[in-house]
Amino acid sequence: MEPIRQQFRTTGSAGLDAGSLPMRLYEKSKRLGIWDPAEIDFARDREDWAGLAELEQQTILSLTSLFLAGEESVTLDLLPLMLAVAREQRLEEELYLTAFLFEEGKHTQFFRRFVDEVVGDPGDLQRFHTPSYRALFYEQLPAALSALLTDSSPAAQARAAVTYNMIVEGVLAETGYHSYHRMLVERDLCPGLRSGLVRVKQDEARHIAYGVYLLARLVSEEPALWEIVDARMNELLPLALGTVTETFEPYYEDELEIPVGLDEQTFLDYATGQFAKRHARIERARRQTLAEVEAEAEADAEAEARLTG
Ligand code: MN3
Ligand code: FE
Repeated sequence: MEPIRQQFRTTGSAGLDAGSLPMRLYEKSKRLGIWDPAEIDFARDREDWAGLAELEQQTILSLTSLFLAGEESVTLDLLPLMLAVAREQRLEEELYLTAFLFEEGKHTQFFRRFVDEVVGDPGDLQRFHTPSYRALFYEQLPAALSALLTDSSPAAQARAAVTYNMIVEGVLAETGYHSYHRMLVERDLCPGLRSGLVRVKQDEARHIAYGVYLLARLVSEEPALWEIVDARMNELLPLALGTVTETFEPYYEDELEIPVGLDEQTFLDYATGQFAKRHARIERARRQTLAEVEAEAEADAEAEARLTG
């Protein structure tokens, strides 16, 4: 048999690039991404939950249902990207993606534990999944990622990363944290849920930093890819904003009082702002060399931590 592999990175003088963004994110994940969802104490959350009005419970459940399926989706759908990166022998990126997937799995467990430990049996939570949400998580995300199994071209990777990192993580998940924050922090509710959300957000800032790096790298290597990134971002933004709008619809239809701290326009503005910042960053990569993208990667990662922190 002819050898399939001609050489190994770690047996040569190059080794692992410790200064690269993926390796730095990997080091951070090994320090910060090791929290255990099973250790979160939900005792006070149970008391708080029992004291909430039915409508307030439904509002928190509705948001939680988006995170449950969202975290499950990103856990299930990430593997084809990892495979694409491994096929290109981008060892540092693959190492980081192992931590990335580990963290998404824990996020899935974390939100499900909140349901099991605090809510009890919530019934079928898919009832909260609106048409835009379904289009994103039941169709666009799994389609864009599983497409990499048969076509792992830079264009296909760019479409997958926009869907996964820019829209799902960068716009929707962040708007969701903002929403939990408004509902829980001001009234000092559910400290267990809140403490987990802080960790999830930190993990997520690294995921988005990787996505920004990957897209900036792809666009810098092949500037024409910007058109694909731009088109995909604009194709999916209405679904992200639609998810916000549709979540508010039942309140208007049934003339329900919108729970304290929630305001539709604030969320739409927040979502659009997060979108615009990433859009501008990746557009700039068109005119950057790979070395410039690498040089800016740490600053980008810090900006992500600030944006999401
Ligand atoms: Mn996550
Ligand atoms: Fe994530």
